[in-house]
Amino acid sequence: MKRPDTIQNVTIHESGSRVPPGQFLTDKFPVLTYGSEPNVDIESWKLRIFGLVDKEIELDWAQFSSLEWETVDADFHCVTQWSALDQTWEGVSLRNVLRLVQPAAEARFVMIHSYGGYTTNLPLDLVLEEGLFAHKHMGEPLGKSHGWPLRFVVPSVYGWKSAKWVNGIELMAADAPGFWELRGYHNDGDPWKEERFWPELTR
Ligand SMILES: Nc1nc2c(c(=O)[nH]1)N[C@H]1C(S)=C(S)[C@@H](COP(=O)(O)O)O[C@H]1N2
Ligand SMILES: [Mo]
Repeated sequence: MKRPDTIQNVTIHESGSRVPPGQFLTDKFPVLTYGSEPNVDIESWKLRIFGLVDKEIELDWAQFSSLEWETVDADFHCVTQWSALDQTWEGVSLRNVLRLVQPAAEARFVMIHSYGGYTTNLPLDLVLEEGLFAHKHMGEPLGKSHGWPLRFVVPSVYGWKSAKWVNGIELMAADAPGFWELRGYHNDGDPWKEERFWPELTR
């Protein structure tokens, strides 16, 4: 596995702050999971790439982990108001995974799918830029509660879009809400704009 230098993906606001409005800092990395944790068996683990691609593929752990790995440093902001700065993640970028397929020209959004049924939607442009499928956090394999063996990380949006226990990438022409986006969380989730909940809930 090639390990290029660590990529910095830290947003510093024009105000100079690294902590978005309404957030407080924690030194810990709390577990935030809705419902029960899925038990994932790495022997049968699969990452399925489907939807608007020339042909669907499924990667097993050996295939996935033979792709080029990257190390990313980033801040993490949960909509429940904790922020954890300087998190280091190691894994494979979504950009690299998608090199294995040919996305259709109409593909504009992705739905990330997880074991247990969790989903979250994101613009394709955004995840091509910064989406990372991480297996390690702070130099260690992910703990089970943090998404072992593989979680998604998208630092510039609230943490609910960093799906744990991922098992699928669906390419879509039209946007569609994921698990929390259907249940009152904002579609986009930019912490600097405090896009926490549906606009009609905060008005
Ligand atoms: N599959 C799944 N992924 C998930 C969640 C979840 O409930 N299920 N919670 C999200 C939320 S709200 C946050 S803030 C982060 C928290 O990651 P952590 O539990 O590793 O701190 O995971 C996100 N990914
Ligand atoms: Mo969260």
